[in-house]
Amino acid sequence: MKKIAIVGNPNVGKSVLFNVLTKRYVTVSNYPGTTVEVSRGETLIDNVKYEVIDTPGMYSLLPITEEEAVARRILINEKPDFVIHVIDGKNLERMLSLTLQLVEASLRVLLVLNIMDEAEKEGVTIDTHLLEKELNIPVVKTVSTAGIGIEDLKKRISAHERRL
Ligand SMILES: Nc1nc2c(ncn2[C@@H]2O[C@H](COP(=O)(O)OP(=O)(O)OP(=O)(O)O)[C@@H](O)[C@H]2O)c(=O)[nH]1
Ligand SMILES: [Mg+2]
Repeated sequence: MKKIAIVGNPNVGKSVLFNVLTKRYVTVSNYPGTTVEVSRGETLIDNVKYEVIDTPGMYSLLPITEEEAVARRILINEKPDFVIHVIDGKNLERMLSLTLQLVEASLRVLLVLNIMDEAEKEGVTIDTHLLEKELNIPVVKTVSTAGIGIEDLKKRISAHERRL
């Protein structure tokens, strides 16, 4: 089965997005040899079945915490077909360095700007087309808690898939 890994800093909405994408067949288990819990589920996007992995929060690909080490090992060992990097739209600049690290590691990255409801309330505006051009990866705005942007994200994943 194809795999999608959801990664990003702690508290950006990775697990909310995971739950929106995977309504069935969810399992939670400790990553082998650790006490870190990893959730796995399945989703169907444009008739392609994917395993979705909710990884622990990470700030960098160079791990300091056990959680970060697990997230890194998932990316290296499980070779996901897609990596969804979830960012808090209020803290775009601080979080983009991880996006660049993921891209440089030759992972197939989609950038999700989540919590856009709060970002917009704070007056944050983000030009996603410009970001897409600069980063050369798909960029999608979401409000995961309200299901906003999820269809768009799925469309971008299947469009990416067809280009492989
Ligand atoms: N307003 C708003 N809140 C959100 C959104 N997405 C997630 N949240 C909230 O953000 C908090 C963190 O969400 P989680 O999904 O647990 O974050 P996480 O990235 O899995 O965090 P870790 O597992 O600790 O790394 C929760 O209280 C969510 O309800 C969003 O789009 N808008
Ligand atoms: Mg989580």
